[in-house]
Amino acid sequence: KTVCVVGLGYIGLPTAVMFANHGVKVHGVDVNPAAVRSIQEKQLHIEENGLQERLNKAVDEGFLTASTTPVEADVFIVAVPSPINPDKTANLEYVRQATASIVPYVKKGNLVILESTVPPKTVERIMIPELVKTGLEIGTDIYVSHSPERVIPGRIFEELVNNDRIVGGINRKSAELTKELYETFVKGQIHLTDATTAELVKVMENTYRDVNIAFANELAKMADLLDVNIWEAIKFANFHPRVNVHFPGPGVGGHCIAVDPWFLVELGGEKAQIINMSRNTNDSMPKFTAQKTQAILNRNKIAGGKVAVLGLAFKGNVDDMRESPSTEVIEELQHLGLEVVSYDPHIKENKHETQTQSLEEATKDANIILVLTDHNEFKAYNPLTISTQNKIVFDTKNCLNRESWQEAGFQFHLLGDAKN
Ligand code: SAJ
Repeated sequence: KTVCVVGLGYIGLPTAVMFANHGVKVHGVDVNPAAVRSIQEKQLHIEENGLQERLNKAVDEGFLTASTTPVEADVFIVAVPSPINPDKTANLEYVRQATASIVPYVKKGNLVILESTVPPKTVERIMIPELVKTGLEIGTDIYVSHSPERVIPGRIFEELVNNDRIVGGINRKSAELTKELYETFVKGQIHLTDATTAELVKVMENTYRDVNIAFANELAKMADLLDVNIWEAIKFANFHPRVNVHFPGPGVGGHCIAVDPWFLVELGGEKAQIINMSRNTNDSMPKFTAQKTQAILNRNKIAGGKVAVLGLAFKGNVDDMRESPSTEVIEELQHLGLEVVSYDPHIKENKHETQTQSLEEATKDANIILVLTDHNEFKAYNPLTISTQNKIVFDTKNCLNRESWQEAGFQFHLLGDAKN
């Protein structure tokens, strides 16, 4: 079998490499010449553990080639972005264009798979109308399915192999052919269903997380009223065998969890109330965090003030800043008239105008340290070695050891804890 992968990003490239490493002839396609070069010259344009070695092997053995236009193949895999527009509606233009681009190359007997996370019905409403233009009979001449990825950045290769997969076909045969293909490297179970259900399942999984995090954030906002430490309360609640409350924080980032629920809001309208409110609750956290920071400074009679933000990545131990709540928290802080200096050991280049390349530089004349990301480096800091203008720290991820910071003379504040 030969496979043509359209879209060589965070999902498409690892998937292409994986098939190529398992003896499948793969051709990668991307409209971005830099992504194509990353295969031709084995120069990565994205970072992922284990990707470079696997890419080298695939290219050296001649199983992986690339260009900016598609080629004929037995299977086409579409893995392009499906972002949201500023008005929170789904932007399916990339899916449409990618599908249109393969139309001249699709032949009788081919299988077309959509991997991108999309609103339910995208295969039916966006892909099929394009594929009809091949003149082939959909479902008998060509097969179509949705096989969403479910991997977490940083552990993509492990999860590509071991996670269960949900495969939804426009008919049974489409689903079965897709299962057969992924069995090339997937060791997890492959569950078969219809395309729309598979689309919903993927979006549902991320929405579940978003709603659960919103619940935690709502409780965190109520901590002062309730006079509790919400982290402690969540820890105890989670000892219940059927309870799994997620954790509060300065916001929800990344390109999945903060995006996918909007697909359901768009489709559900008035009916998608909990999902809509949860999204808004999570989106309100950067402002809440900034206001809390200012309130702490006010209580300490510090007017204006300088904030040392620790953490720009959207979550702990990744180098990814996309949709990071930190960016918004910083904007809100600046809006309140505060000066901001930031530091993130995982973001190597200067990707933010407030960024410094050392902890010392960020903290030296700061009035408060604001922790926004739970990087292991931050957890390992010895607060005795950190010098600031005022010894005040605000931990929004419950990742610092309160006792050791207090022993080092810091006034310690925790998001969602009334006992600050
Ligand atoms: N977060 C909280 N509280 C929590 C958990 C997370 O505030 O209790 C925040 C994080 O700090 C981060 C954001 O949520 O800003 C998202 O982080 P994440 O680790 O939950 O998710 P992602 O975006 O890295 O990956 C998710 C995964 N989905 C699920 O776990 C259901 C992954 O499996 C998907 O493949 C990926 O989305 C995707 O591509 O859809």
